[in-house]
Amino acid sequence: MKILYLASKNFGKIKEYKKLLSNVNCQLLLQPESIEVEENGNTFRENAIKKACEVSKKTGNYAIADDSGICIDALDGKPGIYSSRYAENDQRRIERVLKELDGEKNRCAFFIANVCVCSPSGDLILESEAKCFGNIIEKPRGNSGFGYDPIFEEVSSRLTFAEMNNELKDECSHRGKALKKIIPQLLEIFA
Ligand code: ITT
Repeated sequence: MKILYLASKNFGKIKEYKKLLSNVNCQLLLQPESIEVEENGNTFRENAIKKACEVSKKTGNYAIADDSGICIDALDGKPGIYSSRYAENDQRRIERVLKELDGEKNRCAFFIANVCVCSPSGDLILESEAKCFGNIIEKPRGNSGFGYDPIFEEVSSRLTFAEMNNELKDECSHRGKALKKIIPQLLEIFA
């Protein structure tokens, strides 16, 4: 069975990938602790490529990564690529966003994920991007998930990501939709 490294140190993401890739016939391994990838790209795509390619080159195996984040209209798209660095932890990041949106009527936002897969030689072989639209609510709701999930209300269900079960989040989330587009190719590579 071929190995696929998951180039991420975010446990919320890792949990989602384990489920999203459960039909792919690969041995899914976590990125070795010793590998540190500096996310200094200017776009989600640049950072996703960097994470997947560095891990594949250093391990000599296939690697998958995403760079993702939340873009808020009233904050001119922030936190965007800085979503994981917007404050020191999830709770502080949520507090910062809610403070910056205090009194703001336009609560529109979207999550975006750029997913990249690199070959064992470090070449980019697959990429996919998807968005999920919603609104930033005023008070967090729900206990599931990670990151900004408790303040992001998905537009059609009116549920926050943190109120959804895993199946529903995977169906409508940026990460779930981006991955779904490349599942046929992944099934072929890892047949
Ligand atoms: P890795 O690079 O190790 O994968 P990271 O957390 O640094 O972990 P990113 O640079 O892609 O990953 O940052 C994404 C941030 O955007 C993440 O830390 C969350 O704050 C937020 N985010 C992305 N997807 C999310 C989701 O599905 N639910 C909630 N927040 C999410």
